[in-house]
Amino acid sequence: MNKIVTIERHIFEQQKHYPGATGTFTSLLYDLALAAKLISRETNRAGLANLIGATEGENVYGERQQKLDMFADEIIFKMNDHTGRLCAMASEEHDDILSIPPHYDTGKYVLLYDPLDGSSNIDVNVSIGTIWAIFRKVTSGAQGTMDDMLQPGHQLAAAGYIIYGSSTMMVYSTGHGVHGFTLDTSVGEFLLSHPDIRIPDQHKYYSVNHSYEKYWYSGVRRYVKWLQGLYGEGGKPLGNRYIGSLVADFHRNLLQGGVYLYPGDTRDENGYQGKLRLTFEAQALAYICRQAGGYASDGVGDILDLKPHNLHQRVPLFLGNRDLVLKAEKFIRENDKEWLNQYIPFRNGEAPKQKNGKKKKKEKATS
Ligand code: AHM
Ligand code: MG
Repeated sequence: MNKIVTIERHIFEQQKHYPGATGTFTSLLYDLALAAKLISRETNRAGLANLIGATEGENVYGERQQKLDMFADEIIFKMNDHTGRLCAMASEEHDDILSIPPHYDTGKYVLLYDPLDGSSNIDVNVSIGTIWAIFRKVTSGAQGTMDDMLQPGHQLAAAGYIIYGSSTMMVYSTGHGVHGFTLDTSVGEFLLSHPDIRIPDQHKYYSVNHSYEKYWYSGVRRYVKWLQGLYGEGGKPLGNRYIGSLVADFHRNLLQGGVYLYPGDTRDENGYQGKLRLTFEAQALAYICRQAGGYASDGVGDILDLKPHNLHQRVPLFLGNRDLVLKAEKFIRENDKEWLNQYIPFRNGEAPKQKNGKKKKKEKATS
């Protein structure tokens, strides 16, 4: 019989990489695994429990919140607010930092999370995910501050995601490889099923929402044609797979090789930033991707080098095999001067500007 490794055992064994570790970090990862089990349970029975569907509220992006989003958001907060391991949290669903209630102790880590990503897929039974990231506190004082939240991704202490699909998996890294666990629902344990995940050299897939092609800048358009074998050296086309659920799209490409992209485009006045959030989505997945031998870029350089300017900052994202992502950067460098001229100042910390001082027309497409 093969060795059975529960996530608890694995996390505990990983502690040997950190001499002097007190176990706080280990316990924090346990808490996240437990939150994952609870969210998984609700996700699986959502249809029966009448939990699916939108609530009345709007989240900070003005999107309709789904009930399961709110459940996941609350569970993660409540699992972690009283343990004395965190000094603050931040969730994609809230404008501001979530403070630790004053009657509880605080600790030396901050947790950022997207409780249920891809929530537009909930009602149609498509895989969704939770994304989380942990930084060490860098400021003094008991409560965590914005400076603790807004750190470059290469300073992450750990990151991971949970995918609620045909099975529930938790994939995480603490900087020593990427490890995947599948939830065995009969015993309620995450068991090590994918030790030391490496993104395969042979790429299989590219993932992008093709319906936005009319909004892409020309470098991105040419890059996608190149992925299809229609431009440049005309290689074998990669398969196109796009679920519209970042965790699921990333997870597939991580295991099978490929690239995910959500570029900046011309859709709104700040279209050059893309849709996805640097802090809640891109940093964690970039970290995992790097740990698995891949690379993540905003089209200019390494996502992990970017220091966020604000909590809900969006970022263009190219994520997957290193050679594929470097090729995207090359296409953009050579073709997308217009986009770069808008994006680089923002990347360097300047406030976003509206083109020509006006709100840009929604339907503008590039040629
Ligand atoms: P969300 O955080 O509101 O759930 O949105 C993020 C999701 C990602 O999971 C997915 O990759 C992307 O939005 C899909 O966007 P689009 O429908 O524009 O392709
Ligand atoms: Mg999200």
